[in-house]
Amino acid sequence: MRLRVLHHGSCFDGASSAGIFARFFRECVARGPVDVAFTPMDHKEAGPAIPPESLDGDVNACVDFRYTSDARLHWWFDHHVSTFQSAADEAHFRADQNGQKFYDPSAKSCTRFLARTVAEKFGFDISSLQELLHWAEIIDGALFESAAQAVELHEPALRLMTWVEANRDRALSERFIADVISKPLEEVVASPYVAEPLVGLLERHHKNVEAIRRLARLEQGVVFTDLSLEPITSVNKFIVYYLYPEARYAVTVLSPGKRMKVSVGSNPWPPMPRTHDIAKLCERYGGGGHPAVGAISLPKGEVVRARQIAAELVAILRS
Ligand SMILES: [Mn+2]
Repeated sequence: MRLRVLHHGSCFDGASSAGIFARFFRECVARGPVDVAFTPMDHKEAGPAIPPESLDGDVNACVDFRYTSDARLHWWFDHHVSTFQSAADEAHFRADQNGQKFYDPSAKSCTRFLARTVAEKFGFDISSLQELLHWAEIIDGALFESAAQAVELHEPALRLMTWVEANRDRALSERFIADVISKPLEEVVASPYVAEPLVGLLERHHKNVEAIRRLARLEQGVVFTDLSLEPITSVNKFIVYYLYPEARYAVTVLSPGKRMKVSVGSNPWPPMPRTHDIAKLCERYGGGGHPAVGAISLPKGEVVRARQIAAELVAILRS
């Protein structure tokens, strides 16, 4: 039987959730051999979050990603505040009776939420997954002990986070998913398919720190960084707070590959607590996220619009 697992792509929590779900399904649900196929999902600016044709397994699951009312979605676990694309989708989820769809917007990581839920409800043994659950919670919940820990990236889990956020190779993504649920993270980070590209990624990361040092501007507690003209496709979101510990919020314009992105974050180690709900702010512009961090996607080339949205957000966050 064929299991399709859709998961948040290029994301440590998404990959860990996918791996744990597949292992749970094999150990606690399936009655015979399972052929698992994974599909990384990306937040898009338009159209259905889950294209109907992606639900092509005998059993389909979606983890750490948006809900769909499509009847072919059999299992679902998420914690994103903006998970429902419409009120009808949310009503559909609330009315669900099959007991295989779970949502907790207060969960720090989908990984631990999923693992604990299936442990409690279906007897899945999570004793060998403690290191992974611990780090997924820190990474997805931004519970780093300091901006230095999140930017200097000494711990294996943080190096894996850096690798997975940059990786676009589907085969390697699947290998990573299999490895993180079965090996100590120190062993995964030492594997050549991770260790070799990581050298370049860390070098690029250090260049990003320098670019942000050069371009970021802090005013009234908000750091604005326009990286749209830089050859930067992804950036560690804690660099701004490492450089500007006194910042409360950060708004960044980025031009990653096929889209424009405005990302909005709040300092996890703030001088003054966060007072804005960033998911709600991003939703005004068609984006989404969590109360503490969110993003808006725009079609490629919409630099002017992206900068305008960023300027509006900066003004709101300064007040
Ligand atoms: Mn997540």
